[in-house]
Amino acid sequence: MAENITRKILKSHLIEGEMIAGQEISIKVDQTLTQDATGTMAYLSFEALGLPRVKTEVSVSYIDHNTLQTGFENADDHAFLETIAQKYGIYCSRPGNGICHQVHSERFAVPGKTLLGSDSHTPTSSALGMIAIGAGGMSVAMAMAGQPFPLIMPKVINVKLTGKLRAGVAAKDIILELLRRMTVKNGVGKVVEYSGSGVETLSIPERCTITNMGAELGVTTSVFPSDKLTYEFMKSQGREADWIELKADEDAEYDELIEINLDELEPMVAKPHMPDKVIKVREASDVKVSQVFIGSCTNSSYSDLAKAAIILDGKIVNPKVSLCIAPGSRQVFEMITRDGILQKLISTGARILESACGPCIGIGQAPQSGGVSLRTNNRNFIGRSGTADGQIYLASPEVAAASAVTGVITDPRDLDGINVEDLKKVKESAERIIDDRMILSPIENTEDVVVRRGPNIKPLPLRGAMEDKVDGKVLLKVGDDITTDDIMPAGSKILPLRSNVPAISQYVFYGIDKTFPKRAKENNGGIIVGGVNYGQGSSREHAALAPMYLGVKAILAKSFARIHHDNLINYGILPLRFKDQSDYDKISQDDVLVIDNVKDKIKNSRFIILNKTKNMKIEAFATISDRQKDVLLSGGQLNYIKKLL
Ligand code: MIC
Ligand code: SF4
Repeated sequence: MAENITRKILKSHLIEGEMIAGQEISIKVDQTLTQDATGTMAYLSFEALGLPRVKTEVSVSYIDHNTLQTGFENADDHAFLETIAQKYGIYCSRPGNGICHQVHSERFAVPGKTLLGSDSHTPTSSALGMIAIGAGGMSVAMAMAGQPFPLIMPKVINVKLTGKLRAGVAAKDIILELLRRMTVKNGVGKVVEYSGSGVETLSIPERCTITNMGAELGVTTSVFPSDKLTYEFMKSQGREADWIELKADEDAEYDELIEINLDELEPMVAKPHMPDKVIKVREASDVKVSQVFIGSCTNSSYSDLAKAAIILDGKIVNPKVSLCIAPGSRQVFEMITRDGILQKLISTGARILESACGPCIGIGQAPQSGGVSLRTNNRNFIGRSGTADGQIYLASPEVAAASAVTGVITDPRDLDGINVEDLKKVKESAERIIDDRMILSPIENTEDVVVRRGPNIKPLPLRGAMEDKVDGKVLLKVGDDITTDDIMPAGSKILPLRSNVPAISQYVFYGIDKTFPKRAKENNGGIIVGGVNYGQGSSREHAALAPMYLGVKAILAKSFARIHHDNLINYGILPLRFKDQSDYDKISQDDVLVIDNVKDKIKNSRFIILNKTKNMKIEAFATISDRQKDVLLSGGQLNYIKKLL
């Protein structure tokens, strides 16, 4: 049978199950990735398994999120991560070395392999022809222990690219166009696989921008073929020995087809507060901006910054705009320094930040009250920037640079004094500066390694086995597309508490209802009611772990995002779905819900919920595999796997 790339890689890694869309399969994981904000919990989970060393081919721990260090907390986490990496045979990319996805694509991604990462943008590395998937920290811990990764066999959407981007139009515009068409709701259970003559016109960093923001579609991952350009990129990284060619067979079958003609695309922008609220830049040309940020794991490559420099060269930033730039990796930072690009950016008035996530996740550079911030990152959820009423727009580095000059959202083709065709001359540098000394390599003899645990590292809380009666108040009723940023916000104040669940749980639903933690405690926990796509966005398991700590027993929603659904099960929270979605309207906040004989109901995946307050019954179901039933009955993944091991 003629196979697509997705099926080829899954087939070569298949451990269990049949590759039929919608059914659970499990695959061998070759590589894992964590970052510091999810890594501490992932390594505490791994440690609890009592194994001497990771069982993967390559596991990398990146320190790139919590680098502001306004107190001891981040530094404690860093010391913990660096030492625990040594203890268990894990590479550790130290703070300053760059953003996990940028560095992984440069230094570790290998075509044909699988990668599981505790960050939702892990699929970035799929630009090199691998299957890279985001998951919660607990799932990554299981993969490090050599356990197969369970997932729902996805449908494969073929996105066929034809033509060639015109000058001033960017890879970012391809993924924004796809978000416009597919929205953030329609990717669950699917993989996007790119094909067509347009693919060979896109460099690896451009492909990375596209696979990175596939996370916003909600898809499991996004895959590009591994071709001549992949070879050249890997060669420039001194890693050509790891290259293999990987392409779909002729006549390979797909479940859906979407065609995008690159010749027809225009610069696009996503409006506040969702990445799918996409319009043409020229339709937003009256929007005044007060801040521009070029960076994040989506758009911080050498060519991104080189293109921004062409637009900014010789100009000064608009007096009403603050421009910040963060190169994605130390390699990129060194190369833009060597090639004079940094000097152009500095002389334009840009504020240069370290190679880290920074403003993307509200760590510094929060915009002014009500201010418009135009950013090259991937998410513009409400409040994520650190300013509750900040208005975040998302666009390419070219649009960002042009707007920094004019002070309004600007199509680079409309900017006076530049020849937009010059942008086409920018190539990814083939002369990479390769220096891995900021990546600590695994060591053989680990017995003497002492793991450093400062006071910010608190033990991992766990739930006991599932009880047979689940009851409680509806603590909160929320609408559609609730993000993990809504459930467990990030930002410079809350993120340092990621290793301290009792402390971070005081911020659950902070932007929606500040009384939530107090009410949860007073009511001895309870239930949350949600709409469609509950838990979209980040992989942060704290959006399950912290509610679990507060006693949340079940989420009753219209549908769930993939990673969050798995995280809820990993921490023993029931993910229930309305059988009849109109029943959502029949429940109010504070209603008391009761589910009896829970254990039997989990086994059947069918639930009758009594709304005691309204004296009515609601039918619900759970989309859970037999394995997930056992995990829930055990009270979570760690309890379950300990029994197995
Ligand atoms: C994000 O972009 O939201 C994050 C911060 O990288 C998260 C992970 C986390 O919350 O630590 C993600 O995307 O998974
Ligand atoms: Fe970091 Fe932002 Fe990328 Fe998340 S999306 S990994 S916070 S740069």
